[in-house]
Amino acid sequence: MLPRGLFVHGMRSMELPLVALTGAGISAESGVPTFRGSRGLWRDYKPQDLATPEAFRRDPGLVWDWYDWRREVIADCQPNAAHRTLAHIEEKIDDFLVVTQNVDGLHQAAGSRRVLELHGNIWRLRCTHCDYGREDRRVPLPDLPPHCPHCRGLMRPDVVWFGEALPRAAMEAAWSAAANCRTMLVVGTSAVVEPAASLPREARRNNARLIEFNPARTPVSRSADEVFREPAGEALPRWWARMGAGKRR
Ligand code: BV8
Ligand code: ZN
Repeated sequence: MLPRGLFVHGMRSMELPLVALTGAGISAESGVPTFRGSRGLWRDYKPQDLATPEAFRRDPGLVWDWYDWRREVIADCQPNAAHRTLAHIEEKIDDFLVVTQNVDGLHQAAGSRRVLELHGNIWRLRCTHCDYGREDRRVPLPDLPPHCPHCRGLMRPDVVWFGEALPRAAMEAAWSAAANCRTMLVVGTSAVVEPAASLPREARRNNARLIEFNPARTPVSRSADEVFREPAGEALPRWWARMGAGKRR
């Protein structure tokens, strides 16, 4: 009888629960610019300068132009093999959760259902005055900056800006998943933005096995049990196929 929480296929096994922590790098091969790295700049703005409540207060039109432009870029992007692999893992393994820093919605577009969005979602808008919010996928948005149909208040992207607290429920669930997982895949993140960057450390503190998928070194690399120093779109499907489960239909 296998111990609970062991995923076995052929000669390979992996301890469960399994968590995947993803960052902008998993969407790079889909054409979504990352925040850092050579093509990391969004136009010529630093995310830290525009993804803040102060920038929005100072110039909501500029911040909305930036988000509207990002939405237009992302609208043409499709999930890649890395997103699809995580969705396939969810089909095969019950004890699996995706925790993402990304706001592009590509995990859900690939079929993942168990997804924790730590930093919100660029396709949602919310009112700065009342509790009205909606998903709105129109690109470009018909009027910028958008106003609330209920109170005429200014609407904002439903994302977490620098200096803002993460949604409490999502952060508590992510923290608990990191503390209780036995294996964590760390995919496409520079692991510098807190508190998300502390999740791999929390998993490690509980002796989880860390597997990193990133062409570049990160603060996670030195404590990872296994590192795939290559694009996630290539390495993640290969790793999953090597686990043998990629082949099962
Ligand atoms: C908070 C949504 C407190 C918006 C984002 C000093 C020290 C420590 C912390 C701080 C500090 N000063 C300020 C802070 C806190 C701050 C922070 O961490 N700052 C950093 C810059 C130091 N954090 C915050 O402000 C957070 N809030 O702390 O609140 C609080 C508490 C209570 C009450 C009030 C306040 C909020 C952080 C969330 C900010 N929002 N996004 C939007 O998108 O517009 S962050 C945004 O940037 C992303 O969501 C993501 O989290 C981050 C970028 O990181 P990555 O995803 O890793 O992307 P990056 O481009 O950096 O790296 C890509 C990686 O992929 C690279 O490693 C590359 O090699 C790799 N890659 C490239 N291609 C591929 C690949 N990998 C695989 N395959 C490929 N093909
Ligand atoms: Zn309102």
